Amino acid sequence: MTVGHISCKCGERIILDGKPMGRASFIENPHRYLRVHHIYSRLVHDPVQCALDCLVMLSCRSFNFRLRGNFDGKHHCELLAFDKFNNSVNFETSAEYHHYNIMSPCEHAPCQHGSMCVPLYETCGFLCHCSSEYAGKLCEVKAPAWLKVNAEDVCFGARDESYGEFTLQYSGKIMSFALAHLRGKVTCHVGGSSSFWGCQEGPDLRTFLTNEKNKVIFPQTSGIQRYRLPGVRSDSSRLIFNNLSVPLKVTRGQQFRIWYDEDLRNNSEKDNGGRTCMDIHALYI
Ligand SMILES: [Ca+2]
Ligand SMILES: [Ca+2]
Repeated sequence: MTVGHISCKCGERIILDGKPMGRASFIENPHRYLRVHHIYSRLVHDPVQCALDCLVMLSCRSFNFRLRGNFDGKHHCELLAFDKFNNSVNFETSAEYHHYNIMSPCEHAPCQHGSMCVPLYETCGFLCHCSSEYAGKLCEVKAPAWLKVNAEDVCFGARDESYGEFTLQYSGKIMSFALAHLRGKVTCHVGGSSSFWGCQEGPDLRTFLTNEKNKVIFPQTSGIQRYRLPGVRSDSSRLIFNNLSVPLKVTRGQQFRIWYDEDLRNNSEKDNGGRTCMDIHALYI
């Protein structure tokens, strides 16, 4: 059943002149009832009328429609602020009701290993809430697991605030990051030698991972200065940070930065040069 101005694959709401206007496809769940507190109930002639009421109420996600009408032919309609995806235990069989929910990708149960699917009605998307044992967009990977987190190559320079930036695609808990070199080199002194993660080739590393406020997350050191990691050199193809002592809780969409130490400190950066590009992998637990 599609109601509203234009049909589309998913639920969608737009605001016009301060008023919510809706358009959505609803899925009928015959003889099912979602037993949650209703935000509004009224008597209607048919499910379409109930769906239109749901669309203009921003918090409405679904509704229950009673099959048997009253003496005047009107049916009981309950508008709900929840959906069957986030309340599956309360989604009951019923002889009296049909349940209707706004269509979403969650209808096809994309989340694996029993994880909960959360519809993102505004963008026609979804999120999977993984248990602690699984990770990944669909909770398809047994944790701990290294997952590539950047959608595009991440590149940083060595001067003039030319940090690299990436956005996490998965929520969860992260113990470590690994930077996998793709191309390019940086140097702390143009005219001298250069490397992937430091200045000249050697054990000293100068690449830092920070949050979007430039607070250093990796490595776990007391300051922003060159550092060393066992088994890693400035010309190693992979820079793997040591595991955190306490896992970092992250959410999808959270941003991080990769910095060259002198650029981050604004110290001796004018004679720096070059650019390093990489993929970013995160160890999810
Ligand atoms: Ca320098
Ligand atoms: Ca700088």
